[in-house]
Amino acid sequence: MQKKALITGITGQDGSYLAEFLLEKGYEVHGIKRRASSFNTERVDHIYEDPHTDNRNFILHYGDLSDSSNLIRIIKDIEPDEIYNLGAQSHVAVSFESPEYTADVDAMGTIRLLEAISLLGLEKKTKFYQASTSELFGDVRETPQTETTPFYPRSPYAVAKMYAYWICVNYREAYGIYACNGILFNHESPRRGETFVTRKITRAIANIALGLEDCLYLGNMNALRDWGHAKDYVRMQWLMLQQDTPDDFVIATGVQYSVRQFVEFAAAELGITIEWQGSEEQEVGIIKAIEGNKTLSLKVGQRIVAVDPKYYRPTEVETLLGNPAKAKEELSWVPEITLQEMVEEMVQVDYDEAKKTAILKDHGYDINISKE
Ligand code: NDP
Ligand code: GDR
Repeated sequence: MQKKALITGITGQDGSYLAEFLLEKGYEVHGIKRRASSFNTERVDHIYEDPHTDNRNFILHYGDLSDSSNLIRIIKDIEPDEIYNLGAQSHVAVSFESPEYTADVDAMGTIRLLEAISLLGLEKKTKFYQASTSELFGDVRETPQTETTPFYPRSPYAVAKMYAYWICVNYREAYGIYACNGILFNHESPRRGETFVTRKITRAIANIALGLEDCLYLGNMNALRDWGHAKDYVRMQWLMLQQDTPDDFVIATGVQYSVRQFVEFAAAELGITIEWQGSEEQEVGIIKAIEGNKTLSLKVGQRIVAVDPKYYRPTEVETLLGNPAKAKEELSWVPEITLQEMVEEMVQVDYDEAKKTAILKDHGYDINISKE
């Protein structure tokens, strides 16, 4: 029997990679997309199947995690074997500006799905994956963090995800639902949203190299993160639902770098060496050396990075470092893509995109580059 999966957040970074992965495994993949005033399926357009064809394996449904009746209807119609709850207001900084909405979608959205499974009597059929996060560790109590490290969330996003974590554990214990938390550390890719720090960096460095932007403005460059590749991490999401018993796992690389180092790595991909001057709010990144021919008109001594305190968060998560030993031991999972490979891929994709923009600009088109 062909398995059916339902993915919330299918239009996001992870949703798109997971959909590809499950299609390759032969699944019928259903996804929930939000109604928007313009097309919002860019990340899955390459696997989109015309609704007029028969025997489709990729099917999108309009819906929203804030709408119980919609979720119940979709789950009733599909009766999925697996639900991957990846949908969320996933930006930590934005959660300070929209705390109630974040709680509604990230916390309540999770219980709405679990209740739907329960109300429809699918406890024994439908397995549930919850996109939990290293943000739960927040103000870290021990390093590296494991499945037993105490939580100390530091944002409305993390607090909402903490509710989701525990309600998932509770429904597993109370109703025997096969429900798992993947406590995933930061994972990135060329499909990462443009306002998360890694993509913001690779995109800006590519634009700066081609003269499309002058300066990359960042917040806390001392923040340390354990960055992996989204492709490696969605494989793990599936693996967690293929076991005999449900459990929770930390997924990480076990290596951490600072935001400042990530800038250096990205710049180095285009032959730029950066020297740092000043400190805290006055810190700037100056070009120390340039190699190769990937930059247009940059000059040694030019300032291309600066701190803008508006990107500081009311409460910051300074350091995160995961220990994925349990995933390695019990699920034989190890990340396959290194940080250097990932940075190379991200910079290359953004550089190619910047080249197209530069050509249009050269031909007189009025180009506006979205920034945040
Ligand atoms: P993205 O922000 O790229 O994608 C989020 C998805 O959720 C998008 O498809 C978005 O739709 C959808 N969504 C947002 N609000 C709603 C809503 N009200 N109802 C239905 N869908 C909604 O996130 P990622 O792919 O990076 O992350 C996937 C999940 O994993 C998230 O839950 C995130 O919190 C969690 N996570 C991510 C980590 C990471 O490093 N990437 C690490 C740990 C956890 P739209 O496209 O319309 O905006
Ligand atoms: P994070 O990712 O908050 O860890 O959440 P993000 O890339 O937004 O920030 C990482 C660190 O970089 C610092 N930072 C900046 N961040 C952004 N976005 N923009 C800046 O200009 C900037 N300057 C410095 C931040 O302060 C932070 O310390 C991500 C999301 O995917 C969550 O959904 C997920 O749960 C966690 O990762 C694990």
